[in-house]
Amino acid sequence: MTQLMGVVNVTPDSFSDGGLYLDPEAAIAHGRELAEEGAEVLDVGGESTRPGAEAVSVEEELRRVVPVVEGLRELEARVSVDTSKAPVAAAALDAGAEIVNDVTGLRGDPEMAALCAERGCGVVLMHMLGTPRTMQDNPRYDDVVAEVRAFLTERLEAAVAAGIPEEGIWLDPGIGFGKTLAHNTELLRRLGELRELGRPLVVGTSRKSFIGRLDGSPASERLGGTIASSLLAATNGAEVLRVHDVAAVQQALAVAAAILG
Ligand code: HH2
Repeated sequence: MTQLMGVVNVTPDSFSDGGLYLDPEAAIAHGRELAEEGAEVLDVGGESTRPGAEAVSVEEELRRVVPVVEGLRELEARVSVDTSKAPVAAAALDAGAEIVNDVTGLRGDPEMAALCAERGCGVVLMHMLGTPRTMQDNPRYDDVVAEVRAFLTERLEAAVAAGIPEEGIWLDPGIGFGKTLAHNTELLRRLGELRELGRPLVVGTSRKSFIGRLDGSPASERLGGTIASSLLAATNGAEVLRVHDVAAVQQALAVAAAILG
């Protein structure tokens, strides 16, 4: 069964929902709603990673994330923290998070791998070319799938070598992180090649700009493209879909499962 990871952005500047849930009460209410709609994981983030986003201080990220993780901890859904800063991950784990979703694949903070090993938490390792400030400046690959696969192989080995339990590691090709439309669609088409790494795949296409590149739609009008790409990612082997619109994607998955039998 495909699991849904519902996005809870506690930021003023996320690309599709920035500012909507900056107040902790609003973010907690939103997380509860996503859990009721069927999210098995709630991904709480306090720093936008959209192209060109400004970095956020540890103090500010802690202020945004910790109360929201605390407010969601008693739900059945597991909480992940979307951060690349070890002090933020540590505080979120103390507050009840069980998974660290690090878009830098544990490269952003030298303390992160040891922290995750010590806590024995789940970890999402994601591929990104460059940094959020630079990643969309003309990204190039000879073979995007082979290069993402090599990167994820190396990060998986590094994480295990650092003492992180392999059974808690999920891998993510990082849709939109240093990729053109053609790179994103090729990764989604050839996702099966990443399944060979033997770990569950997380895929996040939700509302991303490659959808808008196809039809000119703004982030607020990309639900159709989110559903199409999420269903195809699930068909091609994604086990976890990171989405903002949990109810709609859950319904699409149920219909697809009923038809496919
Ligand atoms: N995408 C975003 C953020 N975190 N984490 C994983 N593992 N995979 C993703 O594809 C992914 C992610 C970007 O989406 P969003 O959180 O909505 O935007 P922003 O970074 O602007 O807050």
